[in-house]
Amino acid sequence: MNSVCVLGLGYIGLPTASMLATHGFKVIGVDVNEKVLAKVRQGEPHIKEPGLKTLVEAAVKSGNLVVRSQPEPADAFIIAVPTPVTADRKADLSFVKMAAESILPILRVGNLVVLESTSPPGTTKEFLVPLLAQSGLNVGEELYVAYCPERVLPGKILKELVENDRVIGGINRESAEKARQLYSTFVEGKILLTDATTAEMVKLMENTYRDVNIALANEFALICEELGIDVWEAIELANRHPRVHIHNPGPGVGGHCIPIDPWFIVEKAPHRARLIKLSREINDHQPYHVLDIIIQLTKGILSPKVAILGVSYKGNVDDTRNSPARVLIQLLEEQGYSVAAHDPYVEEFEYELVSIEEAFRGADCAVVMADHDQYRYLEPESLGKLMRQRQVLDTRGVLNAIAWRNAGFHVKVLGSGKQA
Ligand code: SAJ
Repeated sequence: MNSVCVLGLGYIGLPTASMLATHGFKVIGVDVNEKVLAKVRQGEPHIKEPGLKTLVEAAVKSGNLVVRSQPEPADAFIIAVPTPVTADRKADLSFVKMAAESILPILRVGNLVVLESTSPPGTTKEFLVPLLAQSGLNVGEELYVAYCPERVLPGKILKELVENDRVIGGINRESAEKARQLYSTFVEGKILLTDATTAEMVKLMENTYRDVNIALANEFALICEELGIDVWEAIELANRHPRVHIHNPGPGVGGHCIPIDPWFIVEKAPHRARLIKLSREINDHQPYHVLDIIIQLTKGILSPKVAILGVSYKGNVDDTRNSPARVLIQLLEEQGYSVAAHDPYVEEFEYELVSIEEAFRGADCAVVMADHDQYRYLEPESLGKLMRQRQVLDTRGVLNAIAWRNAGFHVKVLGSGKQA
C-alpha cells in the first residue's frame, strides 16, 4: 500500500491524512469545501489543534499530501465525513453516501475502503457494502471494506491518534487485516480486530458511556444543590473509592460526538435504550438549569446584563459545535437579558465576541461556561470594578471561590447547595 485517498478533511480526516503523509504515504486529501482546500494547500490547518499546524505543514511541504475537490485513484480510501443527526434523531448518512459514490468510478481490484465516520451499527455491512458493490467489484474478495472508528480527544488529537488502541472491524478477516496493515504504520497502541458491526457499536458505546456518566454527575449536582451539599467535594471524596469514577457535572454536553452518538443506538433499539435516552434528556436540560440559576441571581435587576465566559463546547478548544453556551445565550436573549460573550479560542461565532473587560463591563453576573485554563487565573478584583453587581456563576468548578469571595463577589457554583 503506497497511496491513500482521505475523504473529508475535518477534525479527523485532516490529522489522519497528514499523519499518513508524514509516514511515507502519497495522500490525496479530498474535501467539498473550497476554503478548507485553499488553507490546507498552503500547509495551514483550518482548525486549531495543538501540533496540527506543524504536522500539516510538514505533510504538504514534503509533497506527500496534496488536496483535491474530487477523489483520485489510490490503494486505500478512508471516509472521514460527518454523520450528523437529523431533526428526528436519526443518523444522516448522506455525506457517507456521497463520499462512497464519488469513489465508485475509480475503485480498483485490491483496494481497501475504510469508514471512520461514527455510524449506527450495521451501516458498513448494510449501507456501505451495497453502495460499493455498484462498482462492479466483488466486495470482500476484490474490494476490502472495514470500519475503523476514530477515538481521539479534541485537544489531544495528535497524541491519541498515535497512542490510543485502535479497533478495526472488517466485513471479513482479509479486510480487517488489510486495514491493520494501513493503521499499523502510525498507530503505536494495540490494534484489535473484530467484525464491522461490533466496531460500530464499540464506538457508540464509548461515547454513550461518557454521556450516561455525565448525566449521572449532572443529576447528582441538582440533588446536591437541593440538599445543601457541594457536589464537587462529594465527587472528589467518592472518587477515592477504588472502583468509583464519577464524571464532572457542567452546563451541558456539547461537541460533535457525545450529544449525537447515543441517538444512533436509540435509533436502532428505541425500546431497549431507556437509560441512554434519559441521559441525553438530562444533559440537554443543563443549560435550562443554568438559566434558572441566572434568573435567581438577577432577580429584581432592571435590564440585567450577563457576561458569558467561554462559548466553545469545552475547555481549551475552539470548537463551538453543540456548545451549551450557544443554547444559554439564546435562552437569555429570549428572556430579555443583554449578553456579552468572551472566548479566548473561538474566532467565529453567531454572537459577537468581546474582550474579557468588555464582557464584564456593566454586567450583573459573569457565567463561566467553558473550563478554559485562562479562566482559572482571572483577577476578580480588577474585573469586579467593571461590573454593576459582583456576581459570578461557575458552571465548571474552575474558579477559586475564596479569592472571588474575598474580592466581594457573590459566588454561585453549579452543583453546590452550600451557603457561602
Ligand atoms: N463533559 C462534562 N463532564 C465531564 C466530561 C465532559 O460535562 O466529566 C462535557 C464537556 O464539557 C463537553 C462534552 O461533555 O461539552 C464532551 O466532551 P468530552 O471531553 O467528554 O468529549 P469530546 O466530545 O471532546 O470527545 C469524545 C471522546 N470520547 C470519549 O472520551 C469516550 C473522544 O475520545 C472521541 O474520539 C470523540 O468524543 C469523538 O470524536 O467521538
